[in-house]
Amino acid sequence: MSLPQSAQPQPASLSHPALSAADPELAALVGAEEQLQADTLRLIPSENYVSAAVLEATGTVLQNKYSEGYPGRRYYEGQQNIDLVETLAVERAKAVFGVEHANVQPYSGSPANLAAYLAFAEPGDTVLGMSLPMGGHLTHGWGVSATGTWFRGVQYGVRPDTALIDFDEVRDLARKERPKIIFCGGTAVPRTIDFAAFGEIAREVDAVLVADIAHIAGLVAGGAHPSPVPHADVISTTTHKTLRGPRGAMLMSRASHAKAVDKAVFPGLQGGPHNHTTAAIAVALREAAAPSFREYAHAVVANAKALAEALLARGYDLVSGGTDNHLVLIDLTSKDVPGKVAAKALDRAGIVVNYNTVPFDPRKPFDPSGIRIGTPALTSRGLGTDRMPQVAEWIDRGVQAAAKGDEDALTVIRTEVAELMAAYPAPGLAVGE
Ligand code: DSN
Repeated sequence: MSLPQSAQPQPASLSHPALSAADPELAALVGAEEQLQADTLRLIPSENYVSAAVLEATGTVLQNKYSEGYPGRRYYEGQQNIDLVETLAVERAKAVFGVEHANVQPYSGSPANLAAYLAFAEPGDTVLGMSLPMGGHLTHGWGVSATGTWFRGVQYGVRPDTALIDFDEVRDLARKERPKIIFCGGTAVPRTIDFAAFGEIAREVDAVLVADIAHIAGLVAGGAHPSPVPHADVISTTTHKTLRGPRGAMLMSRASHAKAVDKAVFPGLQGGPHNHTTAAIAVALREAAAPSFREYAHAVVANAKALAEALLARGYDLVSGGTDNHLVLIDLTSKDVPGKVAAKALDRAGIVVNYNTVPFDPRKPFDPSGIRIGTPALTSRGLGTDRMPQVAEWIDRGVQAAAKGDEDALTVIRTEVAELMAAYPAPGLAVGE
């Protein structure tokens, strides 16, 4: 197989000597990805850079071990160390989030959410979640997901005038449909989630409230977003977004739901846990407990607000008019550039974003009106609010170049981006150290 162009000029990573010797082709691809992550401005709000320690933990011999079951109750022997690793992760999760119970075994966010269905609903039961094009997630009962075909998904959205969650609609739907589960949280929600309001509605209709905090887990851990703990029965989160851990997930709950949650994850849905991931989750949670992580979480929000302000000053339409968290959703309708065209042009300019629907989008999800950006990754590299006007300028120039088909302008931006990023080495990358 010949390597893609992007992989060819990149030296194999010096940090992977065994891989480079055994499989130079694959090592070159890893090296190319390291270089790409080093050179570009990564604005996808669900992505981040993990620390070298988290990265090392994911590559340990813990991955050689099968451990179906839970600490002290396994179906395989030889768990002397694994039990301690998982217990460490569980105890750290409980401490960081202030929860009574934590399960660190879900493979990722979608299986974690599916486990919540398995624990608290029967196939065909009604579930209430935020509609995907309004900012929710596939697994909150959207039609093409198993959660919307095996269960009866009823969806709430945002108000057309404010783009904020319409709690009158949520309450009305909950009273009328009597869902077994209500999901709150999402993937394109730029504003604070009112967990108390959701909790009140869930209690009124006797539904289980699942707060999916995948996007904002790091902000919650760092005190930059209110916690769902007093209001939600179950909290679902991935560990690799603002929480800055490995690709994995956790389910947290009140003690009274612990048995149901654990049984749903294993043996209900999964086999052996990924122990190397569990170890890396433990490391990330230790990092999240440090005072510096609070600073990080608040800096993520400050950067997003500064970036939103700079984009507004350049005449961009932002869904809900701005942001309270790590995420900014830009509606490009007034710029006459479809989201996908803008996202692909920005990618060529070294600015990595994703195209995204905006609420009430007249365009199709595969070719929507918006782009979604966020500040977790650039904040991990140490960029501060003083740099956000520059980031907004690049986005603006990139969008204008996309409208005109000006490839030269994109190349100029790409060089400028790489120059700035070289001054901000990314955690965990050998490149630029
Ligand atoms: N794919 C994630 C995101 O980008 O928001 C959600 O699962």
